[in-house]
Amino acid sequence: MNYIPIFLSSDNIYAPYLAVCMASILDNTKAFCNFYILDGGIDNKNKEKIKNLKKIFNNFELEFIEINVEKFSDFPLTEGITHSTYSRFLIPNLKPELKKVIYIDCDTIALGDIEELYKEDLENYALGAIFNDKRRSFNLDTKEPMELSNNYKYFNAGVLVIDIEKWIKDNIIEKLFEIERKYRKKIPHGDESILNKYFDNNYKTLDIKYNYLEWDYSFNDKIEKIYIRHFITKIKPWMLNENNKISAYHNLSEFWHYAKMTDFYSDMIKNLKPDNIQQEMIKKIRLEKLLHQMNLKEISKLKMLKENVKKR
Ligand SMILES: [Mn+2]
Repeated sequence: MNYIPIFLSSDNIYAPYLAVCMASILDNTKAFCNFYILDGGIDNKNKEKIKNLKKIFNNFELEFIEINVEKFSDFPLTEGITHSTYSRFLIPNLKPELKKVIYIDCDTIALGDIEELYKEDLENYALGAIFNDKRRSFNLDTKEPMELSNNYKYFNAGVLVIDIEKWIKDNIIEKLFEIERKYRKKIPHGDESILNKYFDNNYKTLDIKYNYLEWDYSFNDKIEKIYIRHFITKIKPWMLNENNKISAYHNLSEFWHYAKMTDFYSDMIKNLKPDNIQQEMIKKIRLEKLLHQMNLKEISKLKMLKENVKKR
């Protein structure tokens, strides 16, 4: 039996989606998962509901690790980033005895075997993360303020493979804190910007199938299988009815399939907003997607211009 250590991070509000994410991981692997939950205030009732996944799955153990977020009280907050977002920085100190671990955001679902990701060879790098050249627009606001190198490869921080031994040996936690202090006023995307600064083109790049973002569906990549789907848009699948026909959003039932396996399902249904509000949300996603695509076109135009200048 193979054991896979997986860190997740959640506050009380995200507890239902944490459970959905866990169910999806467990349903797609034969390995035994050791979940470590970076606990930003999950109440006992919700902890019980999470533990009740044991009624369906017998291939996991879980431990809640309380995180004192005061360490991060000076760290910058932007939209969607709370102080507990930074708790992933502490993982190597929390479980130094583990050699290699996975960190995964709660706004994801696994559609493939997590063991494949865990088995990826980091080739002596301290970090494995997912790089997609097509996502360049995500980082345009990061390169300058964070003084990234010209060879930088921006990664999304939602799925990480961490070599604990190397993080400790290289004193990486302290260095992340140093970066935060140095760039405090200029950090555009919280933890992700700080990680991208430290690991600037110095990490093992992993395939996009391990962190497939909502935008990626519009590129029509020839991808044989998605292993982890990441709901990065502001509007999340749990805000929308399973039966909503939304061209701007890829198959919602992939999320609801796993939601039904959890004790949170009936509450999630109860918490859905009325249909007219959902329609407004769908408009927002369409707009977000459109803006993203326009952004990408602008970037390719800029690239072409630059190349033309060089030729002259
Ligand atoms: Mn996320």
